[in-house]
Amino acid sequence: MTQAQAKHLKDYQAPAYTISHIDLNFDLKGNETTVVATSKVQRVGQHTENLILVGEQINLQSVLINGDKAQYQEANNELVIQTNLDDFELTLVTLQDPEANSSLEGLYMSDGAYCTQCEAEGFRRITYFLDRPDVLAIYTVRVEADKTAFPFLLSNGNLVEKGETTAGRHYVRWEDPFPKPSYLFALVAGDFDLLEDKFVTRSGREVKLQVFVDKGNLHKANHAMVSLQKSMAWDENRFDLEYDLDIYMIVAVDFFNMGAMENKGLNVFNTKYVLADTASATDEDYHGIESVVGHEYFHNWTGNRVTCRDWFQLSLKEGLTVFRDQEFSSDLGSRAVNRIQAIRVMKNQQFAEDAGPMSHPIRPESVIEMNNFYTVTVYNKGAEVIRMMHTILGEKNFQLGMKCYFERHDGQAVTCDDFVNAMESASGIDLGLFRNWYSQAGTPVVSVTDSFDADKKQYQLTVKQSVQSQGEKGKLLHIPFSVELLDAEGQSINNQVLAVKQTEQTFTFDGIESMPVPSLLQDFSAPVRLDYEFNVDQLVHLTRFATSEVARWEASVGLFSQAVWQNVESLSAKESMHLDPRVIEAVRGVILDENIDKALVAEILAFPTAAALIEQVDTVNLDALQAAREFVVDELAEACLDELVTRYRSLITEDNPAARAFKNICLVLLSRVSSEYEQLVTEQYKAAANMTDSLAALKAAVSGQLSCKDALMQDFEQKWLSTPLVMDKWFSLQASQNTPEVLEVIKSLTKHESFSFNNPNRVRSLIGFFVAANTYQFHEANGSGYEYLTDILIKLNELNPQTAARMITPLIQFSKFDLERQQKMKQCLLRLKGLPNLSKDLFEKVEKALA
Ligand code: B3K
Ligand code: ZN
Repeated sequence: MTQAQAKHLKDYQAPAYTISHIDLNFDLKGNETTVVATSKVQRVGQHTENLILVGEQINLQSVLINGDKAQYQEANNELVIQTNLDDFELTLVTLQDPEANSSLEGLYMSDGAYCTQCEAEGFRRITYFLDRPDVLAIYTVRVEADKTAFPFLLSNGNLVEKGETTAGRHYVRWEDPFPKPSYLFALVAGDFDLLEDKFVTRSGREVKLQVFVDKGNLHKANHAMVSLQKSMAWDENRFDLEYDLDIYMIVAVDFFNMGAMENKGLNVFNTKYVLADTASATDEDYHGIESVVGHEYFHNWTGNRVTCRDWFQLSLKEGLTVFRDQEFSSDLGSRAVNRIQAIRVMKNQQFAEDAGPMSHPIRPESVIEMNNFYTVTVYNKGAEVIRMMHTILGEKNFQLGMKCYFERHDGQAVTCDDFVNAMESASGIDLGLFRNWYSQAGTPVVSVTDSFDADKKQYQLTVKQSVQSQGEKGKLLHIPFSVELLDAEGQSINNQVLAVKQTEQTFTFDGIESMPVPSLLQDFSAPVRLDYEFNVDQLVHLTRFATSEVARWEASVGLFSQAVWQNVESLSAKESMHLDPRVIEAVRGVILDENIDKALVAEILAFPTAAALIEQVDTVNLDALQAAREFVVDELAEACLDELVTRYRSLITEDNPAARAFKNICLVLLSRVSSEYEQLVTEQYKAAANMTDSLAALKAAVSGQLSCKDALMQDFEQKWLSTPLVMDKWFSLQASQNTPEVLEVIKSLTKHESFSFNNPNRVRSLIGFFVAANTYQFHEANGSGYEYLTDILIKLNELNPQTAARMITPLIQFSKFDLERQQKMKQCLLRLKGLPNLSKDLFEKVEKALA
């Protein structure tokens, strides 16, 4: 397979030619769509190499150099052009069929609208080009289409001309004054409802803001607009960064492979991250929209103004921009709850990725299909690496570092090293050892032991670090290790960030009167696994007294997890299960405490999922885990029944997201315990004034398999049949059922009128949800879940390889399961490997998993 060649970071070479300007002319006409691309090409330096452009699935019509027919060869996804000229104009004409493009990369149709997705390497499906991020060009774009069907013709930058042509067609010309890499190019043509507003920047420039949504959805665009305005203001206040164009557009499309895309001045969004009203979107959806709108907006500086030299540097823009969107959400909402959610992604998903065959450093060194590297490692661990620098430098120095980064690199394509260098120069703080975080794969383990000397009034912590990747010992790292010490009364007696920089280090705390309780790695100050033997009393103490709310949540997770694992042991020793009353008291205390943020209580009562628990161990007996986990949750819910009912009733009258979250987790817990509470569920469903409450009632009915379940699910389906994003919630609920019939239910739902294999949102909500979140049923011992996923992947391999490759994750992360299950998963991978037309996307993951 010539296609499946890996590229290596160490082989990076600057381009032999560059393109300073490109003029694109799109004549949008269904399967006779043509694109004329006229590029100003310059040879870089003195050499005689050919110009090599890349392209995929290109139907090339003609090649001209300075208006004359050119000498060229077209083979293996390359267009090779022989020329002696140092500076010339190259004109390529290609023919496209956007409707036939189901991969949703390059130029495609989304429900009647033309739309593009170019990151990472989609531009090469539009024309042959130097499709690499270190070639920055000025774009001018002319778009022509039928005026009635496509009244809006959009591209990057400023609209400079428009007019009518022949036979009901019209055209628009756009100019983007900022040089950009091809991955930031975008075009949209369609008929939309338009919400318009403005933002006045702090220097007094007025920016026109536009949100385009499918017809009939105008009333659902407001939250996205407000989120955009908040993002623009926040970036000025916190990062001193102002918007640069006179217009900012967001277009919501139905068919989209991921969340959204930061194309310069023209963001394209998945409808999921734009459309919201309280009837159809949950509080969680509102939060998601605010954070994704922010994320894409923040890319305007971190990604667009300063971009990546090559794709191995992806974390330069993604890690940094995730850090920025996390800070945005934390400044606007609850810092603790945002942090808890980020920690969950790290521990449940990123640690799993690092323990599996796709493990890579935040700056990968070798890649077959770039789309496979938009990962929790590059994004979320990348953000943790930025966060550690922020912790080490402090906000003031960090912002000086940002300033230095932009002063040095505005308008350039640079590397992760350039970013760290700027942080180092501006702060004067040595980040030499710290740089290893960029090249080290795997999750480091920090092991801690402690001792107390009453005579010396001394407490000591001994901290050891180690990291392994592919069985090999890894590099030494600079780990900011946050510690708080609590005395017996729960008073905080010490709170600091230790700089762990050696394999083993001992830290001494003087003037300590009695053995303290340590809160370690507070707020997840580094993306590492903490190894310290907490006992139940210490964890109870921390849930009550740790200064940090995040640390209190962590301690509650520790208590719950220990209880589960002890019962797993009991089961294997054929002993009966049991729950320590101290754990019950701690949970009861949390439920009753009127002073804790209700959103935090909801996080605590959401108890670690099976998938989260699996991440804590090397091997798992899934059946025992299920029995033990469900036992512990049931015991807790039963023991706290009265408290849950009381809080539930008092929370009903409160109308805010935190109260709803607490109330709804109470309902889910109650519905597990007894059908006695079924009435609360039906009452809440009927009375619900918003999607958060009605969905929570439905969830309680489904997870408790209550007798009202079918009727409520039917009612919901009828009500929302024509609202795809809400049907996605219904599909996920169907797929979440922990019953043996669930697989048959899912199979029949793929024929549901609202379902389509062509739409990634539908596929993810039904099948993606099943494989990623219904742990017990997906991993059913007979292997039926694995076989089903494999059938689906075979179908998606042709239809949409990117979506296929994202969904394969639970099938390649098999190492923790028993040998029978592992065997069955590998059989499925072999079936995929045997496909004659396996996409690069799946090939890379299947190969690594089977290696
Ligand atoms: N940069 C895009 C992701 C592109 C993914 C390409 N497979 C969205 C984001 O991170 O903002
Ligand atoms: Zn991003």
